[in-house]
Amino acid sequence: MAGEGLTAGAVARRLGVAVTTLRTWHQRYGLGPSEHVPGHHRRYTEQDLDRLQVMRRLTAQGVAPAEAAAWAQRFPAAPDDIVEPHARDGGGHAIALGSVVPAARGLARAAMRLDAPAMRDILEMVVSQHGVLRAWDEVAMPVLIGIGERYEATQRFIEVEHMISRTVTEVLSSVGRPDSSEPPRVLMAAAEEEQHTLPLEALAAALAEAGVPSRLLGARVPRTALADAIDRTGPAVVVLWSQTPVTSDPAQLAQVASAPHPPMLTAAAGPGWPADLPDGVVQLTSLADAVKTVAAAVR
Ligand code: B12
Repeated sequence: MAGEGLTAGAVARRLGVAVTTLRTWHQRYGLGPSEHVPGHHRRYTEQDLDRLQVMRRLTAQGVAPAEAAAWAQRFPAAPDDIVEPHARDGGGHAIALGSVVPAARGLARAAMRLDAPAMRDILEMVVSQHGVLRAWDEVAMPVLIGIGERYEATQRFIEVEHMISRTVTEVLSSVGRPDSSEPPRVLMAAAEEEQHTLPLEALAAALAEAGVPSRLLGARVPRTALADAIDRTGPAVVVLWSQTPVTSDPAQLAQVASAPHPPMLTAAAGPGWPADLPDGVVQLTSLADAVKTVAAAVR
């Protein structure tokens, strides 16, 4: 990296701030250049730049500089595509993330530390700045998938999976629900014996952001209970989630689609469902697709 670092002028141009502002951030908050090339001024590394980008973004949004600097110090981007929260443990405690945004790296690190407040801070910040869709697609989802892969490879880190699941649930359920006098016309449930619910929680929160209220029954909904709920609430849309083939019985979907008063839209969501679905059932493939399709069906 020696010799490749950026000058203060170059960093100021990239960030769109004055060089004097950079100096102030350095002197007051310690966000200075860390690379030292003998005989030259100190240079900014890519990591310094990541920290400064966090600082610039937060201050532009009105966060007090001292608080923004604390954030920037705490959640800079990692230098490579592996998150190593416990280097002392001799490695192995890592979530491979590929190319992701810095908040996802911060979330993965916090998850491995079982640091729920930090996980919540990160997720809340991304939700409030960018909305549920991006918070899910760019931050929560890659980390969840990474943790799943880690579990598969090691049969470990179930505690991490539980802790992050709980935190994601808390943040998604704190997203404001639409103030509606109309009863929700969207009903969501996990398939029989299906314990995975986070994607439906993300859908409920993203729909809420779009002004669409919904009911989420939760995990492992027996088909009789789902039929009763449909009977009692007469939803226009029913979304059934299956994460794995083990929990995906297309007959459960067929039963919904052929109820005495069937919903206008019966949707199969999740990677568990087979490609060949019962007549009249629509497959949803992503959170964005689901928000668009469901919102269009109830409007
Ligand atoms: C969190 C988690 C749990 C939590 C769930 C908590 C909760 N409240 O939901 C708990 C601890 C309960 C759990 C339990 C189990 N889990 Co689990 N779990 C996960 C984990 C890490 C994330 C689940 C999730 O939210 N996925 C959703 C997103 C993040 O991932 P995705 O589905 O791959 O996303 C794709 C699509 O679904 C789509 N998409 C993403 N979001 C959305 C949203 C909408 C609305 C739509 C339409 C599409 C969509 O886009 C993505 C790219 O195509 C996954 C890892 C993974 N890859 O999913 C394992 C994973 C699903 N679990 C797994 C396993 C094995 C289990 C258990 C059997 C473990 C056990 N031995 O008991 C049990 C399942 C019991 C059951 N019957 O359901 C395996 C499944 C392997 C398989 N294919 O069969 C996985 C893949 C981990 C792994 N790699 O081994 N799990």
